[in-house]
Amino acid sequence: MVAITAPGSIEQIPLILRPKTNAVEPAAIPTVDLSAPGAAAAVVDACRTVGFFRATNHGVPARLAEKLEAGAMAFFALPGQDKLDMSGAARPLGYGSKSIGRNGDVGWLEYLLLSVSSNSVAASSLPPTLRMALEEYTAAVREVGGRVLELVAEGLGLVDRDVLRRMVIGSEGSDEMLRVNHYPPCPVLAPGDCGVTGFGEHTDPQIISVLRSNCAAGLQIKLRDGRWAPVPPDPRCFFINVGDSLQVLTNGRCRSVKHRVVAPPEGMQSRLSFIYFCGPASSQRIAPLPEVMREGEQSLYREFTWGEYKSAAYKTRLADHRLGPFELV
Ligand code: GA4
Repeated sequence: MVAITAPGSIEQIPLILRPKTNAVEPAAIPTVDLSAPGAAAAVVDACRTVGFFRATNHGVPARLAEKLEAGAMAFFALPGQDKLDMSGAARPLGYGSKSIGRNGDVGWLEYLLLSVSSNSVAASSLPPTLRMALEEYTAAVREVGGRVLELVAEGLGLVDRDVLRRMVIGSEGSDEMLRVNHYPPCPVLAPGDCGVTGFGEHTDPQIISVLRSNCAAGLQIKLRDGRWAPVPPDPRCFFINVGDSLQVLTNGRCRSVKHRVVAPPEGMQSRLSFIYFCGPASSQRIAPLPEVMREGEQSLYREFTWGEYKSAAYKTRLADHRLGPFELV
């Protein structure tokens, strides 16, 4: 840990030095063409082997994300107090700066965390251009999430192709969220140093997450062999990651992926990312889908509801293994 003073700020916060990455082949990150005939098999293959993939041919026009990027950058350029006044302090929804969750995690970022299922965006006092851009983007990214969930069901060979999609999209009380993360360039500490952790390593608790970023690098995923792989940014694509809930629903066939973000070093462009989290309704039972189970196969997890898992998640630190307490054997 190291203390850094942000430029123009009197605030001192402890930050974690940028972690090391091992160089890996870019091919380690699978690409799936969502409109290709073999998409379902490719999606499930990626969810089993890496827990992460790049989605192309998703049908979302670039201008929606570009509008949101412009609106978000204008918002983040406002004075801190204005941002807080407009969206409230993240608890967990709202505007947050450097502090993540409730248990002392910190990172070199500021963010907006919004519920997008309960119309909180429409009702918020965010600037109208940003609000509209958020609504348009969410409607489009939700379709991508829904399509991926259908492909997962199809690729797993489920007869009910809509079973996963139904848990989230259009489901009464679903817990869909959008996170807008802004990672400003971080001052270097000494020659050779290249910044600090923007968002520490973690898995997402939801079913899947759908991420889009600008051209600034920083996202890394943990491969099954333990190496960290940088994800080359590509604003034309979405990046999908498997969350803990999909791991349980598939009894470990799909595996949630650890990921983290390194803040851009001084002199580089800010990183901006939008992440749509496919969370189901609080009462949704999270347990292996009967249809995925082979005869005699035992569940690897004690059954829980999304509400229970979410409250348990908020008692953990980012890097914790959140499924641990729910594992059988
Ligand atoms: C990780 C995935 C999502 O960003 C998030 C995060 C949440 C938060 O930032 O409020 C958590 C984190 C995330 C997992 C453990 C807890 C909760 C911060 C934290 C330390 C919004 C989510 O759903 O879980």
